[in-house]
Amino acid sequence: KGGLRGVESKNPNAETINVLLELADQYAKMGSEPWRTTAYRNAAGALKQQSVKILTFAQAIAINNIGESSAEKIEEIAKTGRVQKLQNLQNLLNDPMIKLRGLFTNIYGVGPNQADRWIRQGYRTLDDIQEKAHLTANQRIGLERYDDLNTRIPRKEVEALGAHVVRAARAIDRDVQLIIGGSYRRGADSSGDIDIIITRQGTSSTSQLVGFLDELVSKLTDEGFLTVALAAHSKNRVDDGHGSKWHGCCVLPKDDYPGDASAEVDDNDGNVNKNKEEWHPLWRRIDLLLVPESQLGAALIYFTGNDIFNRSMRLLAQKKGMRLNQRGLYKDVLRGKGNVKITEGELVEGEDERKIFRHLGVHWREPHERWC
Ligand code: DCP
Ligand code: MG
Ligand code: MN
Repeated sequence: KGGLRGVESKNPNAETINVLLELADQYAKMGSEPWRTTAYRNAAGALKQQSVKILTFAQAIAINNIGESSAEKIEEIAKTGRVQKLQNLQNLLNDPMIKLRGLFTNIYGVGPNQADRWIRQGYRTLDDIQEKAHLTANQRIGLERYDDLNTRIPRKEVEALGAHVVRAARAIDRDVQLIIGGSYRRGADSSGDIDIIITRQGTSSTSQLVGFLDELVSKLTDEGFLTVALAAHSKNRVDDGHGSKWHGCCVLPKDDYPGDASAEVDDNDGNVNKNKEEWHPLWRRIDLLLVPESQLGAALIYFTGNDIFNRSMRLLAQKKGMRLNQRGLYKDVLRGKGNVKITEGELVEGEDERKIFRHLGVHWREPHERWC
Protein backbone atom coordinates (compact mmCIF):
# COMPACT_ATOMS: atom_id res chain seq x y z
CA LYS A 1 0.00 0.00 0.00
CA GLY A 2 1.37 3.37 -0.99
CA GLY A 3 0.05 6.86 -0.71
CA LEU A 4 -2.32 6.35 -3.59
CA ARG A 5 -5.29 5.34 -1.50
CA GLY A 6 -8.13 7.68 -2.25
CA VAL A 7 -7.17 8.18 -5.87
CA GLU A 8 -10.06 6.64 -7.70
CA SER A 9 -9.01 4.99 -10.92
CA LYS A 10 -11.66 7.22 -12.48
CA ASN A 11 -9.39 10.16 -11.81
CA PRO A 12 -8.30 11.46 -15.22
CA ASN A 13 -4.73 11.78 -13.96
CA ALA A 14 -4.56 8.44 -12.16
CA GLU A 15 -1.85 7.02 -14.41
CA THR A 16 0.31 10.13 -14.15
CA ILE A 17 -0.17 10.21 -10.39
CA ASN A 18 0.98 6.60 -10.17
CA VAL A 19 4.17 7.25 -12.08
CA LEU A 20 4.95 10.37 -10.05
CA LEU A 21 4.47 8.45 -6.80
CA GLU A 22 6.71 5.68 -8.08
CA LEU A 23 9.34 8.27 -8.87
CA ALA A 24 8.98 9.67 -5.36
CA ASP A 25 9.32 6.20 -3.81
CA GLN A 26 12.36 5.49 -5.90
CA TYR A 27 14.09 8.65 -4.67
CA ALA A 28 13.16 7.76 -1.10
CA LYS A 29 14.65 4.28 -1.47
CA MET A 30 17.90 5.75 -2.72
CA GLY A 31 18.15 8.00 0.29
CA SER A 32 17.97 11.18 -1.81
CA GLU A 33 17.26 14.53 -0.23
CA PRO A 34 13.73 14.34 1.18
CA TRP A 35 12.60 17.40 -0.83
CA ARG A 36 12.81 15.40 -4.07
CA THR A 37 10.42 12.81 -2.77
CA THR A 38 8.24 15.52 -1.30
CA ALA A 39 8.16 17.50 -4.53
CA TYR A 40 6.88 14.56 -6.57
CA ARG A 41 4.41 13.48 -3.91
CA ASN A 42 3.23 17.08 -3.72
CA ALA A 43 2.75 17.21 -7.44
CA ALA A 44 0.82 13.93 -7.31
CA GLY A 45 -1.37 15.36 -4.56
CA ALA A 46 -2.04 18.50 -6.59
CA LEU A 47 -2.89 16.43 -9.68
CA LYS A 48 -5.37 14.45 -7.63
CA GLN A 49 -7.39 17.63 -7.14
CA GLN A 50 -7.72 18.26 -10.90
CA SER A 51 -10.88 17.31 -12.71
CA VAL A 52 -9.34 17.22 -16.19
CA LYS A 53 -6.33 15.36 -17.51
CA ILE A 54 -3.22 17.52 -17.43
CA LEU A 55 -1.26 17.05 -20.64
CA THR A 56 1.30 19.79 -21.03
CA PHE A 57 4.09 21.47 -19.09
CA ALA A 58 2.22 24.78 -19.26
CA GLN A 59 -0.97 23.30 -17.82
CA ALA A 60 0.96 21.58 -15.05
CA ILE A 61 3.17 24.47 -14.00
CA ALA A 62 0.08 26.67 -13.59
CA ILE A 63 -1.10 24.41 -10.79
CA ASN A 64 -0.13 25.19 -7.22
CA ASN A 65 2.34 22.74 -5.72
CA ILE A 66 3.67 21.58 -9.07
CA GLY A 67 7.22 22.64 -9.77
CA GLU A 68 9.25 22.62 -12.97
CA SER A 69 10.68 19.13 -12.81
CA SER A 70 7.30 17.66 -11.89
CA ALA A 71 5.66 19.61 -14.73
CA GLU A 72 8.25 18.22 -17.16
CA LYS A 73 7.57 14.69 -15.97
CA ILE A 74 3.82 15.17 -16.25
CA GLU A 75 4.14 16.19 -19.90
CA GLU A 76 6.47 13.26 -20.55
CA ILE A 77 4.06 10.78 -18.98
CA ALA A 78 1.12 12.23 -20.91
CA LYS A 79 3.08 11.92 -24.18
CA THR A 80 4.89 8.61 -23.72
CA GLY A 81 3.10 6.89 -20.86
CA ARG A 82 6.32 6.67 -18.89
CA VAL A 83 9.27 8.60 -17.48
CA GLN A 84 12.79 7.86 -18.66
CA LYS A 85 14.11 9.15 -15.34
CA LEU A 86 12.28 6.43 -13.45
CA GLN A 87 13.93 3.77 -15.61
CA ASN A 88 17.32 5.39 -14.98
CA LEU A 89 16.71 5.44 -11.25
CA GLN A 90 15.67 1.82 -11.23
CA ASN A 91 18.95 1.00 -12.96
CA LEU A 92 20.78 3.17 -10.47
CA LEU A 93 19.36 1.18 -7.61
CA ASN A 94 21.43 -1.72 -8.88
CA ASP A 95 24.45 0.44 -8.22
CA PRO A 96 26.12 -0.80 -5.04
CA MET A 97 26.99 2.73 -3.89
CA ILE A 98 23.37 3.83 -4.16
CA LYS A 99 22.30 0.74 -2.27
CA LEU A 100 24.88 1.54 0.36
CA ARG A 101 23.51 5.03 0.76
CA GLY A 102 20.06 3.54 1.32
CA LEU A 103 21.51 1.15 3.89
CA PHE A 104 23.02 4.06 5.82
CA THR A 105 20.08 6.47 5.58
CA ASN A 106 17.90 3.76 7.08
CA ILE A 107 19.78 4.29 10.32
CA TYR A 108 17.46 6.48 12.40
CA GLY A 109 18.91 9.97 12.53
CA VAL A 110 21.04 9.63 9.39
CA GLY A 111 20.33 11.81 6.35
CA PRO A 112 21.69 11.56 2.81
CA ASN A 113 24.55 14.00 3.43
CA GLN A 114 25.81 12.02 6.38
CA ALA A 115 25.51 8.79 4.41
CA ASP A 116 27.50 10.24 1.52
CA ARG A 117 30.20 11.50 3.88
CA TRP A 118 30.58 8.02 5.34
CA ILE A 119 30.76 6.48 1.90
CA ARG A 120 33.49 8.99 0.93
CA GLN A 121 35.33 8.04 4.10
CA GLY A 122 35.35 4.47 2.85
CA TYR A 123 32.74 2.91 5.12
CA ARG A 124 30.93 0.06 3.41
CA THR A 125 29.02 -1.86 6.05
CA LEU A 126 27.01 -1.25 9.18
CA ASP A 127 29.92 -2.83 11.05
CA ASP A 128 32.23 -0.14 9.64
CA ILE A 129 29.82 2.50 10.94
CA GLN A 130 29.65 0.81 14.30
CA GLU A 131 33.41 0.61 14.64
CA LYS A 132 34.64 3.79 12.98
CA ALA A 133 31.97 6.46 12.62
CA HIS A 134 31.22 9.20 15.10
CA LEU A 135 27.60 8.73 15.98
CA THR A 136 25.09 10.99 17.67
CA ALA A 137 23.12 9.47 20.53
CA ASN A 138 20.10 9.01 18.24
CA GLN A 139 22.17 7.39 15.50
CA ARG A 140 23.71 4.97 17.98
CA ILE A 141 20.22 3.81 18.93
CA GLY A 142 19.24 3.74 15.28
CA LEU A 143 22.17 1.45 14.56
CA GLU A 144 21.73 -0.80 17.59
CA ARG A 145 18.05 -1.23 16.74
CA TYR A 146 18.45 -1.07 12.97
CA ASP A 147 16.20 -4.02 12.16
CA ASP A 148 13.58 -3.14 14.76
CA LEU A 149 13.24 0.45 13.64
CA ASN A 150 13.08 -0.52 9.97
CA THR A 151 10.22 -2.91 10.55
CA ARG A 152 6.76 -1.50 10.06
CA ILE A 153 4.31 -1.80 12.94
CA PRO A 154 1.17 -3.82 12.17
CA ARG A 155 -2.04 -1.96 12.92
CA LYS A 156 -2.96 -4.43 15.67
CA GLU A 157 0.29 -3.76 17.47
CA VAL A 158 -0.20 0.00 17.15
CA GLU A 159 -3.54 -0.54 18.88
CA ALA A 160 -2.01 -2.66 21.63
CA LEU A 161 0.78 -0.14 22.22
CA GLY A 162 -1.77 2.67 22.28
CA ALA A 163 -3.98 0.80 24.73
CA HIS A 164 -1.02 0.31 27.04
CA VAL A 165 -0.25 4.03 27.05
CA VAL A 166 -3.92 4.87 27.61
CA ARG A 167 -4.09 2.58 30.66
CA ALA A 168 -0.97 4.09 32.17
CA ALA A 169 -2.18 7.63 31.44
CA ARG A 170 -5.62 7.08 32.93
CA ALA A 171 -4.10 5.62 36.09
CA ILE A 172 -2.34 8.94 36.60
CA ASP A 173 -5.19 11.21 35.55
CA ARG A 174 -8.65 9.86 34.77
CA ASP A 175 -9.53 12.92 32.73
CA VAL A 176 -6.85 12.80 30.07
CA GLN A 177 -7.84 11.93 26.54
CA LEU A 178 -5.50 10.11 24.16
CA ILE A 179 -5.86 9.81 20.41
CA ILE A 180 -3.62 7.81 18.14
CA GLY A 181 -2.84 10.04 15.16
CA GLY A 182 -0.43 9.75 12.26
CA SER A 183 -0.80 7.08 9.61
CA TYR A 184 -2.83 4.95 12.04
CA ARG A 185 -5.58 7.55 12.14
CA ARG A 186 -5.49 7.67 8.35
CA GLY A 187 -6.35 3.98 8.41
CA ALA A 188 -2.98 2.51 7.45
CA ASP A 189 -2.50 -1.27 7.75
CA SER A 190 0.92 -0.64 9.21
CA SER A 191 2.78 2.39 10.50
CA GLY A 192 6.35 3.57 10.71
CA ASP A 193 5.82 4.72 14.28
CA ILE A 194 3.03 5.41 16.75
CA ASP A 195 1.89 9.01 17.23
CA ILE A 196 -0.21 9.82 20.28
CA ILE A 197 -1.97 13.09 21.01
CA ILE A 198 -2.63 13.74 24.67
CA THR A 199 -5.11 16.33 25.92
CA ARG A 200 -7.31 17.08 28.91
CA GLN A 201 -10.65 18.75 29.15
CA GLY A 202 -10.56 22.41 30.11
CA THR A 203 -6.92 23.02 29.29
CA SER A 204 -5.88 26.08 27.30
CA SER A 205 -2.12 25.88 27.64
CA THR A 206 0.45 23.15 27.24
CA SER A 207 1.98 24.15 30.56
CA GLN A 208 -1.10 22.71 32.28
CA LEU A 209 -0.07 19.29 30.96
CA VAL A 210 3.71 19.08 31.15
CA GLY A 211 3.65 17.80 34.72
CA PHE A 212 1.42 14.99 33.55
CA LEU A 213 3.71 14.12 30.64
CA ASP A 214 6.75 13.96 32.93
CA GLU A 215 4.90 11.62 35.23
CA LEU A 216 3.64 9.45 32.39
CA VAL A 217 7.07 9.16 30.79
CA SER A 218 8.80 8.23 34.02
CA LYS A 219 6.12 5.68 34.88
CA LEU A 220 6.32 4.06 31.44
CA THR A 221 10.10 4.13 31.56
CA ASP A 222 10.25 2.56 35.01
CA GLU A 223 8.08 -0.33 33.93
CA GLY A 224 10.16 -0.91 30.82
CA PHE A 225 7.60 0.10 28.22
CA LEU A 226 9.58 3.14 27.12
CA THR A 227 13.08 1.97 26.32
CA VAL A 228 14.84 5.17 25.36
CA ALA A 229 14.24 8.89 24.78
CA LEU A 230 15.44 10.39 21.53
CA ALA A 231 16.69 13.93 21.11
CA ALA A 232 14.26 16.09 19.13
CA HIS A 233 15.55 17.05 15.72
CA SER A 234 14.92 20.65 14.83
CA LYS A 235 13.24 20.25 11.45
CA ASN A 236 10.49 18.09 12.84
CA ARG A 237 9.80 20.16 15.91
CA VAL A 238 6.41 21.37 16.95
CA ASP A 239 7.74 22.02 20.38
CA ASP A 240 6.80 25.49 21.54
CA GLY A 241 9.49 25.50 24.13
CA HIS A 242 7.31 23.99 26.83
CA GLY A 243 8.36 20.41 26.36
CA SER A 244 5.17 19.52 24.54
CA LYS A 245 6.57 16.72 22.42
CA TRP A 246 8.36 13.55 23.40
CA HIS A 247 10.18 11.19 21.01
CA GLY A 248 11.45 7.79 21.92
CA CYS A 249 11.11 4.06 21.60
CA CYS A 250 8.83 1.60 23.29
CA VAL A 251 8.28 -2.13 23.39
CA LEU A 252 5.05 -4.04 23.82
CA PRO A 253 4.99 -6.13 27.02
CA LYS A 254 4.17 -9.81 26.47
CA ASP A 255 1.03 -9.46 28.57
CA ASP A 256 -0.33 -7.01 26.05
CA TYR A 257 0.08 -9.23 23.00
CA PRO A 258 -3.21 -9.40 21.15
CA GLY A 259 -4.97 -12.74 20.91
CA ASP A 260 -6.10 -15.05 23.68
CA ALA A 261 -3.96 -15.85 26.67
CA SER A 262 -3.94 -19.58 25.99
CA ALA A 263 -1.73 -18.81 23.03
CA GLU A 264 1.13 -18.49 25.51
CA VAL A 265 1.43 -22.24 25.96
CA ASP A 266 1.88 -25.05 23.50
CA ASP A 267 -1.30 -26.83 22.57
CA ASN A 268 -1.81 -30.57 23.12
CA ASP A 269 0.09 -31.46 20.00
CA GLY A 270 3.06 -29.50 21.19
CA ASN A 271 2.67 -26.82 18.53
CA VAL A 272 3.25 -23.24 19.50
CA ASN A 273 0.28 -21.12 18.57
CA LYS A 274 1.00 -19.66 15.16
CA ASN A 275 -0.59 -16.34 15.96
CA LYS A 276 1.75 -15.92 18.89
CA GLU A 277 4.84 -16.50 16.82
CA GLU A 278 4.16 -13.39 14.78
CA TRP A 279 4.82 -11.26 17.82
CA HIS A 280 8.30 -10.20 18.73
CA PRO A 281 9.39 -7.65 21.25
CA LEU A 282 10.65 -5.17 18.69
CA TRP A 283 11.55 -1.65 19.66
CA ARG A 284 9.09 0.75 18.11
CA ARG A 285 9.29 4.49 17.55
CA ILE A 286 6.76 6.45 19.57
CA ASP A 287 5.89 10.17 19.55
CA LEU A 288 3.80 11.81 22.24
CA LEU A 289 2.28 15.21 21.59
CA LEU A 290 0.79 17.29 24.40
CA VAL A 291 -2.04 19.49 23.31
CA PRO A 292 -4.32 21.81 25.30
CA GLU A 293 -7.97 21.18 24.51
CA SER A 294 -8.29 24.64 23.00
CA GLN A 295 -5.85 23.58 20.26
CA LEU A 296 -6.97 20.01 19.80
CA GLY A 297 -8.54 20.43 16.35
CA ALA A 298 -5.50 22.11 14.83
CA ALA A 299 -3.21 19.57 16.48
CA LEU A 300 -5.30 16.70 15.15
CA ILE A 301 -5.02 18.05 11.62
CA TYR A 302 -1.28 18.47 12.02
CA PHE A 303 -0.60 15.10 13.66
CA THR A 304 -2.90 13.15 11.36
CA GLY A 305 -1.25 14.43 8.22
CA ASN A 306 -0.07 13.28 5.98
CA ASP A 307 2.66 15.88 5.59
CA ILE A 308 1.59 16.66 2.03
CA PHE A 309 -2.03 17.12 3.04
CA ASN A 310 -0.84 19.45 5.80
CA ARG A 311 1.21 21.48 3.39
CA SER A 312 -1.71 21.96 1.04
CA MET A 313 -4.02 22.98 3.91
CA ARG A 314 -1.46 25.53 5.09
CA LEU A 315 -0.99 26.86 1.59
CA LEU A 316 -4.71 27.23 1.20
CA ALA A 317 -4.91 29.15 4.46
CA GLN A 318 -2.16 31.42 3.21
CA LYS A 319 -3.96 32.09 -0.03
CA LYS A 320 -6.98 33.19 1.97
CA GLY A 321 -4.93 35.58 4.09
CA MET A 322 -5.00 33.18 7.01
CA ARG A 323 -2.48 30.95 8.70
CA LEU A 324 -2.78 27.36 9.86
CA ASN A 325 -0.35 25.70 12.22
CA GLN A 326 -0.53 22.96 14.85
CA ARG A 327 -2.08 25.43 17.31
CA GLY A 328 -4.87 26.95 15.29
CA LEU A 329 -6.23 28.81 12.30
CA TYR A 330 -5.54 32.55 12.39
CA LYS A 331 -6.91 35.39 10.30
CA ASP A 332 -5.75 38.91 9.42
CA VAL A 333 -2.17 37.77 9.29
CA LEU A 334 -0.07 40.64 7.98
CA ARG A 335 2.55 39.55 5.50
CA GLY A 336 5.41 41.59 4.13
CA LYS A 337 8.01 40.98 1.43
CA GLY A 338 8.39 37.37 0.38
CA ASN A 339 5.22 36.43 2.20
CA VAL A 340 6.98 36.72 5.55
CA LYS A 341 4.43 37.13 8.26
CA ILE A 342 4.56 40.31 10.30
CA THR A 343 1.76 39.63 12.78
CA GLU A 344 0.39 36.42 14.26
CA GLY A 345 -3.17 37.44 13.44
CA GLU A 346 -6.32 36.66 15.35
CA LEU A 347 -7.29 33.13 16.29
CA VAL A 348 -10.26 31.91 14.27
CA GLU A 349 -10.46 28.32 15.51
CA GLY A 350 -8.21 25.88 17.29
CA GLU A 351 -10.36 23.36 19.09
CA ASP A 352 -12.66 21.90 16.48
CA GLU A 353 -11.19 20.03 13.53
CA ARG A 354 -14.34 20.31 11.41
CA LYS A 355 -14.72 24.02 12.05
CA ILE A 356 -11.19 24.61 10.81
CA PHE A 357 -12.09 22.93 7.52
CA ARG A 358 -15.27 25.01 7.35
CA HIS A 359 -13.45 28.30 7.98
CA LEU A 360 -10.99 27.40 5.26
CA GLY A 361 -13.89 26.75 2.92
CA VAL A 362 -12.96 23.13 2.20
CA HIS A 363 -15.12 20.07 2.41
CA TRP A 364 -14.52 17.88 5.44
CA ARG A 365 -12.13 15.07 4.70
CA GLU A 366 -12.14 12.01 6.88
CA PRO A 367 -8.69 11.05 8.15
CA HIS A 368 -8.55 8.12 5.72
CA GLU A 369 -9.00 10.59 2.86
CA ARG A 370 -5.92 12.59 3.80
CA TRP A 371 -3.17 10.70 2.00
CA CYS A 372 -2.13 13.74 -0.01
N1 DCP B 1 4.19 15.90 9.93
C1 DCP B 1 4.25 17.01 9.09
N2 DCP B 1 5.44 17.36 8.51
C2 DCP B 1 6.55 16.65 8.74
C3 DCP B 1 6.51 15.53 9.59
C4 DCP B 1 5.31 15.18 10.17
O1 DCP B 1 3.23 17.66 8.86
N3 DCP B 1 7.71 17.02 8.17
C5 DCP B 1 2.90 15.52 10.51
C6 DCP B 1 2.09 14.76 9.49
C7 DCP B 1 2.31 13.35 9.87
C8 DCP B 1 2.39 13.44 11.38
O2 DCP B 1 3.08 14.66 11.61
O3 DCP B 1 1.24 12.53 9.45
C9 DCP B 1 3.12 12.28 12.00
O4 DCP B 1 4.42 12.17 11.46
P1 DCP B 1 5.08 10.77 11.11
O5 DCP B 1 6.47 11.05 10.69
O6 DCP B 1 4.90 9.85 12.25
O7 DCP B 1 4.31 10.28 9.80
P2 DCP B 1 3.05 9.34 9.60
O8 DCP B 1 2.48 8.92 10.91
O9 DCP B 1 2.13 10.08 8.69
O10 DCP B 1 3.60 8.08 8.82
P3 DCP B 1 4.43 6.83 9.43
O11 DCP B 1 3.57 5.63 9.29
O12 DCP B 1 5.65 6.74 8.59
O13 DCP B 1 4.75 7.17 10.85
MG1 MG C 1 3.66 8.14 12.37
MN1 MN D 1 5.75 10.15 14.29
